[in-house]
Amino acid sequence: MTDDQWFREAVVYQIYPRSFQDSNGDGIGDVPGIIRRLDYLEQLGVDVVWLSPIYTSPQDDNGYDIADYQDIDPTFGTLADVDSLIEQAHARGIRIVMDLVVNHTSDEHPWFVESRSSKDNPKRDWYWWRPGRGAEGRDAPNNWESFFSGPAWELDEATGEYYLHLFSRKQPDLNWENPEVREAVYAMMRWWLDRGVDGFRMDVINMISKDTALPDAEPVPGSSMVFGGDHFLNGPRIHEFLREMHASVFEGRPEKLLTVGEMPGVTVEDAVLYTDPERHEVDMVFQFEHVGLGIGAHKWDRSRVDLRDLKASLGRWQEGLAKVGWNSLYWNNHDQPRAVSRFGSDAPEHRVASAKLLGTVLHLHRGTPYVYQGEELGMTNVPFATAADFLDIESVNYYALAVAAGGDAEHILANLRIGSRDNARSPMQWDDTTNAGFTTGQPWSATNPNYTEINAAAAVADPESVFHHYRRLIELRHTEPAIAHGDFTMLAPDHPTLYAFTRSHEGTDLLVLANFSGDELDLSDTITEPDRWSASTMLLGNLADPASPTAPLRPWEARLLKG
Ligand code: ISL
Ligand code: CA
Repeated sequence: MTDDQWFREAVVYQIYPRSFQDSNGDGIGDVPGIIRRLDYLEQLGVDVVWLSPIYTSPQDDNGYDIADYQDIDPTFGTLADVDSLIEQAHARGIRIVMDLVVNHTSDEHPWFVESRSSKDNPKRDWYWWRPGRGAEGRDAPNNWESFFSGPAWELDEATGEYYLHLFSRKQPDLNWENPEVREAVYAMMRWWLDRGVDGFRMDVINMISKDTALPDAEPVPGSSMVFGGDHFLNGPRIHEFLREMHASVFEGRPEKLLTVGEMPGVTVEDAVLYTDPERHEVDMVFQFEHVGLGIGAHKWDRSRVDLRDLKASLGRWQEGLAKVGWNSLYWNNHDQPRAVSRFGSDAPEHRVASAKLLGTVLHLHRGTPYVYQGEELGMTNVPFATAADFLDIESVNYYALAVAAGGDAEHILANLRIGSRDNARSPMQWDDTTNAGFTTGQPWSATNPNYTEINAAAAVADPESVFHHYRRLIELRHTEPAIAHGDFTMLAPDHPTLYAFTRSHEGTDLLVLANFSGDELDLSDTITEPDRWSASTMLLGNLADPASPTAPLRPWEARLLKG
């Protein structure tokens, strides 16, 4: 492995700073709080920490609406705190990756304040301004809807024109067609690298190149949203922009930095182009296919994912990026419900086993695994009681519009409990003291009442915990080359509850067996070469040692065998 591929052997831990650790009692997590928990992350063994946005922001979308890219929001601390975080993380061998949100800014960013001030302002063209359509221009320039409900256009009274916002109206989209915009972004990125950060997670980066004609979208029958994706996802100049960014920001740096592009709607074929090291775009992408499974025509209609579909999807990504490019691996993040509640079982008797099983399956795929804070404890979705408990803009807007449209409030609430992003954003559960040790004040978002049982202090003290299982998985990636570098082969794709695959590298073969169900699973008809595997070594299991490596799998049992 060349040095510039170090990320293949790395595990990334995502911190959502607002919910990680409060240090000053205001109920909101902050950078000094993160510093306090670096020893915990070092013990877990992660190589990289990705921080969700901590920049100056009105917090309309919890920091994904940035008003100053080169300063820290006072809620989270100061630039000096970040310098100290970088230094103390580096001292522990942990790299720091920042969130880069440059598809849009906050409407309070000075660039937008200038842009909206008049039609002939020099920064007018930094955003997407268009006159309205129809009689007296009362209709929006096109029919696209925002990801957070309602039209993607906002009329600005000052000049009588509309601006585009694919997300909230406080997140106007930047116009990447304008070279000044691109240079301003690259300069800001260089400034952060000079400060010592080790790379960027790039928010919705495949939306920065839009069809400049901004045509109407074809409404999809049965779909909940008029989605203009065809005109702004993976748009005409996206590869050019990413390569220009690479040349302008990353080339010639002494250290290989990490870049991961968040890309809704990306296909395997696109991802090969985005992540081919020869093309100098990004190291890997976050794709959405597996987290889109089980979601109906309406984004809030969710059902349990069929394991066969999950295997087919992840297996296709493994195959598609086997030779060229690289996968990122994740079950959840700050936008997704908790992994154990969604793909495992959060029933008390299965929670620990299924959380470990999910970790085993994910970390043994080929790609770079991402751990979302609390996943390593098996944290679950939150039992939100009422509509008022939901705080996220996407959830709040959905509830208001769905109720106004005559929807059944109980049904809407049920959808939110399953799918709301708030599930991922409850405070990190550190110990069994008040507010789970997250804050001495009033937490900004409700603490999950199960913190008395599910918390880091208990997990660190228990060698059989989900935490120590994740720690072993991370350690194995560092010591067993087949995990980072081996080929991947899916087995038994049509089996409804068995997730099985092999990894092979320079004469080493690994076999992963995982039972995604609460029933015992007999392996006799499912694995080839049973004799060989029955004599193999168990590298890791999530239950007490089985009678033999190929004994029937118990409920939610997972095994990693080395043959
Ligand atoms: O969260 C989603 C669905 O529940 C997605 O549609 C999400 O909005 C999309 O994945 C883009 O996410 C990123 O950009 C958003 C921000 O709200 C998310 O938190 C961020 O991860 C706008 O910046
Ligand atoms: Ca705080």
